[in-house]
Amino acid sequence: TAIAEYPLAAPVQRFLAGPPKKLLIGGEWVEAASGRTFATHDPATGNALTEVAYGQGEDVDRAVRAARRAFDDGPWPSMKPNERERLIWRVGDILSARAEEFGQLEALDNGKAATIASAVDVAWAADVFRYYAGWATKIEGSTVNVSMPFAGDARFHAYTLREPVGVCGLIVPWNFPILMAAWKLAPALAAGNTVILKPAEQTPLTALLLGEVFQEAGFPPGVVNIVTGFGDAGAALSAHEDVDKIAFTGSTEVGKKIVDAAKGNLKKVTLELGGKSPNIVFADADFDAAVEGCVNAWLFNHGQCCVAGTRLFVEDKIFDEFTQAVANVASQVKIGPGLDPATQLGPLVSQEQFDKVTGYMAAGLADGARALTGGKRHGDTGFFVEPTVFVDVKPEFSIVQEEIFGPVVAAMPFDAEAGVAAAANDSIYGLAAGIWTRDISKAHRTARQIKAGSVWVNQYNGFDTAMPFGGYKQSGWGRELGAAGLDAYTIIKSVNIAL
Ligand code: TXE
Repeated sequence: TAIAEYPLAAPVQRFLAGPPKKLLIGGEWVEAASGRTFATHDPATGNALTEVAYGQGEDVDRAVRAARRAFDDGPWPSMKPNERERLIWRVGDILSARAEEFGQLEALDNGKAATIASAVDVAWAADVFRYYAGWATKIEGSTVNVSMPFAGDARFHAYTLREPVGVCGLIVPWNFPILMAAWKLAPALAAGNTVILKPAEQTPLTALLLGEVFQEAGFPPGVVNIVTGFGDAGAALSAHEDVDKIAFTGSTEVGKKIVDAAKGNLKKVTLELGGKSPNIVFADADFDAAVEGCVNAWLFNHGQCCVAGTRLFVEDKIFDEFTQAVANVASQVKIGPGLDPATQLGPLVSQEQFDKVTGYMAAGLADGARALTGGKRHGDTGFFVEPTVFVDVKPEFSIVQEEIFGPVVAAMPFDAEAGVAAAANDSIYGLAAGIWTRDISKAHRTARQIKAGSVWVNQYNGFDTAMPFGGYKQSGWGRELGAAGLDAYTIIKSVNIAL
């Protein structure tokens, strides 16, 4: 197995060897009310890694009550901002110090390369905690000059307060388990909210290890609660009358269910959902840089990225040469288990995801698309698939319209700047887009025409903790990261005092 072949850090061995993992509720590690557990698997081998508590409605309810107490009566929202800052900063520091261990655990549970998990996922999560730690002391309202005509000569002192929303349910997916948790936990906590984190059932382990970090950092009980489980636990959290906000990252289908479930108490909802992002290469682009960037755009994290640049629009003059170059680079990528330091492309996360991606590969071929490289599974064990570049595709093909969430790209030629934005916008999604050109005016013109929350020019995955991120259209509601990401965890109160 991967575990036998590659050396694991001692804390990871200890973590995996221990008894079934428990839920973190009100500062205590507790079993699920039902006593049930479920196994989490290594997608490189299909072997079980360890057992985890099977949290359900009753456990969600316990966690919400603990978070409510910590919010209403506990010290968290009333704590001095600089003390909250210090605690959240400490989480970032502990994560940085334990990046290798967290990276290995993430690699085992998700399948991604351990080196990338440590250097990208965990390092960035630590950065997110430190970034929002800094915001805890910078949350401000404003004073407002009020002058309604019916108030006559009366004078007022009016101001706004930015307050925490309350108890927040944070539901995260399996593609970037610890990072998506950090994107939500850090701003929620900086603003003074208390939280219940519901990790994805495929990848609960790093969230549980992070629970230990919150305890080590000195967080008061009930501020951070963690309930591992399946969709029913997420549904219970979304419908709970005493939860004030849900922040969700995942499929558009489940995002819509959350909106329905949230109607009962009209809790606030932010959603970061699917994508089918266009990547537009003009003939005047730096060819080699664009090839490398475009491969990274759809191969990073094995294509299991909401922003994956999976619709590749290439100007017709360079289409054949460019797509062939992309296929050549992709076909040489080293495929293997995440713990192998040489691995560039690991397995997909689960049997379900493997079936979905190979199903789309077959559908593309059946529709008449041609694979310049790839098109099927890799090897015969684990959830590995070949990087796949499709040409001869039509806009209506499912491989062009639907989110595949695997290393599959559909390439299409275009003949002029004039029509390419419309083709790129022909999607129910609008999360991200790439533009490759040496013409700065063309880059700005095209960036304005694209309906997507993030546009990256002459790079892809151009994220930054300070840059707001989120979707147009069915890619979501609201923004994460940056100051906008903090605002999503605060609520404004207007106070008006007659003098
Ligand atoms: O996601 P789900 P799945 C897309 C991608 C992928 C597809 C399915 O295309 O192939 O979604 O993946 C919890 N109420 N993305 O099924 O189901 C669930 O337990 C509340 C894009 O894994 O959306 C998990 O914690 N919560 C995406 C989380 O929702 C519910 C990342 C996400 O699971 C729930 C992942 C319910 N009714 C998948 N049902 C992105 N935007 O990055 C499930 N959950």
